[in-house]
Amino acid sequence: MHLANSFIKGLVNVVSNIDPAQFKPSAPPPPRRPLNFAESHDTEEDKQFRRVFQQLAGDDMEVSAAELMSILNRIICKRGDLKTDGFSIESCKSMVAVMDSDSTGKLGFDEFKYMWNNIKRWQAVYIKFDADRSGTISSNELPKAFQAAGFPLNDDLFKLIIRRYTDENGTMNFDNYIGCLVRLDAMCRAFKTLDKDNTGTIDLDIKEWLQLTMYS
Ligand SMILES: [Ca+2]
Ligand SMILES: [Ca+2]
Ligand SMILES: [Ca+2]
Repeated sequence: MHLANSFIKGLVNVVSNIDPAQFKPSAPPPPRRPLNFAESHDTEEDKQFRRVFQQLAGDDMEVSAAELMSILNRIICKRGDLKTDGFSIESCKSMVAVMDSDSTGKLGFDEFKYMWNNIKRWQAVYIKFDADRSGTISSNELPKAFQAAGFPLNDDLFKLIIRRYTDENGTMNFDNYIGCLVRLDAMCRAFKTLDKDNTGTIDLDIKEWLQLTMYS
């Protein structure tokens, strides 16, 4: 795993140099396609990312919840400015579930790349909006951080997120922050997909509702 370790160090450096002001919501992951198909169109950066992915994903070429947990925990243990008690398997299972567009139970290349790029951006936002440099996002830092991450929610939703994703002092650490944003982003995209006529409302029966909420 030496190769993967040195790539991770490279990624950590890339992550540290991101300017949150550059944030633009990216397109959702494209439909799944065979890995080799895209290679001729890859930029040098894409090629490097593909090699990292192959190292992390292993022989099945898909990232499982356990693999995701090990990747994320290896990266954050090197960062003193991101307080966390580590990504749990439950939180990684949830991230895999909401990102698993093609229902394979794991993250393929495009699914993983989309999530990874978001995590890099959201990490830079976290550092920037941790105003008191505590390594955590407090409930008064949270609305600005989430706005900068691309989610200008109303006060009721911010209160709900604080209730669900912070500790008893109203403090959000890095793993809860990423878990929350991955889910928020995925749920917003799911809504847009279901809102085919773009009216801002969706119509679900009980089966569709359960499909959406129980695999998340
Ligand atoms: Ca795997
Ligand atoms: Ca998948
Ligand atoms: Ca703080």
